Amino acid sequence: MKEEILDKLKENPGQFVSGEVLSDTLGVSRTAIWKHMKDLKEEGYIIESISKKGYRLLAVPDILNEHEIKQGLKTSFIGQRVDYLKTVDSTNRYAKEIALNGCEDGTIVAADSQTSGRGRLGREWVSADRKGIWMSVVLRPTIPPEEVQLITLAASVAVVTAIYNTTGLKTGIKWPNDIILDGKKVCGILTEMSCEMERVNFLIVGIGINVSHERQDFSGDLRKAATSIKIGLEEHIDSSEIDWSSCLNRSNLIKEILIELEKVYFNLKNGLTKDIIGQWKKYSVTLGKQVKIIARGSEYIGTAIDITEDGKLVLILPDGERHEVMSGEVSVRGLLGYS
Ligand code: BTX
Repeated sequence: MKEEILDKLKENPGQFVSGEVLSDTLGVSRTAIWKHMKDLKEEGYIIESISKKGYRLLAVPDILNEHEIKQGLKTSFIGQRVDYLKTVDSTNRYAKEIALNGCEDGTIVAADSQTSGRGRLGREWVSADRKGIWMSVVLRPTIPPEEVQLITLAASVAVVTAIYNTTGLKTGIKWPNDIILDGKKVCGILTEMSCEMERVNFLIVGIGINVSHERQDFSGDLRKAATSIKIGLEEHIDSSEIDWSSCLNRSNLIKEILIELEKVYFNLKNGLTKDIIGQWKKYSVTLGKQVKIIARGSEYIGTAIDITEDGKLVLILPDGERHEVMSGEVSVRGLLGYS
């Protein structure tokens, strides 16, 4: 009922809707309407109430919940189920739990904060309360395990496109899973899977995006290495031209990511991997650069020249030898900047 009341206010932007009209059209008492309004205000919706006039929605700040994510979402299966959590240890951990219990293909989990956000190779992902998008998507593709890397690449393409569509900011992809803005990390993607010998049971695509952080919100090494959409907008776009509340609205960006993710996922399912690789290359900040690969116990330097059809990075080593690298076990460092 609370959501229906909110929708009625949203349908009449800037106008008062009387308690009587709400109570008649929705078939609940005026006291119930009043109670729901109180809850909505507590959640952060800015609602003016004036006796004899009714209620008016003045603003919808950046609020994350199931309703905001689903409202107007134009996807056919990704995001049809949304589990929103105020706080969770890790959305990937939670998503794995519900995937093991059989949740549908395309279920998403989104949280305002994570207490143990995970990066790759046991690293930590810092996930400040309400400052970013911390979400995981459960996918059940019928692909062999060796093609899973393509999903991470496809997700990177989806995020870059979605950030551009919602903010106008141009970001790049550092192989395999970082989204880079002005040489700093704005987003990380962690794909985890459950599989058998020849079959993937499910994948969890975890996406972490720094949205409204100020520089001082990053501490220690992150201050040099991380950035946010807000910082990027301040640097690149004339602030008088920015619609801040829309550009930094996490639900809007999530919706756009889900739409783009569904597109690339369909392409993958239909065997259009060349298309995804082509888009990935377009956004790559790694190709053509010298990189250092840090694998278990060894390090080597090479020039990244290409990516294979199944998503491996192709390097030319100093002795001219060609070498292909899988993403799972390696760290990649750019030698000149963050490539
Ligand atoms: P990664 O291993 O490539 O990156 C982790 C590294 O990135 C850290 O060691 C640190 O140096 C840096 N880092 C940590 N937090 C941030 C941040 N907020 N912004 C920029 N750099 C940071 C990348 O792993 C994959 C991250 C996926 C995160 C999502 S959030 C939703 C989902 N749930 C979950 O637990 N993880 C994923």
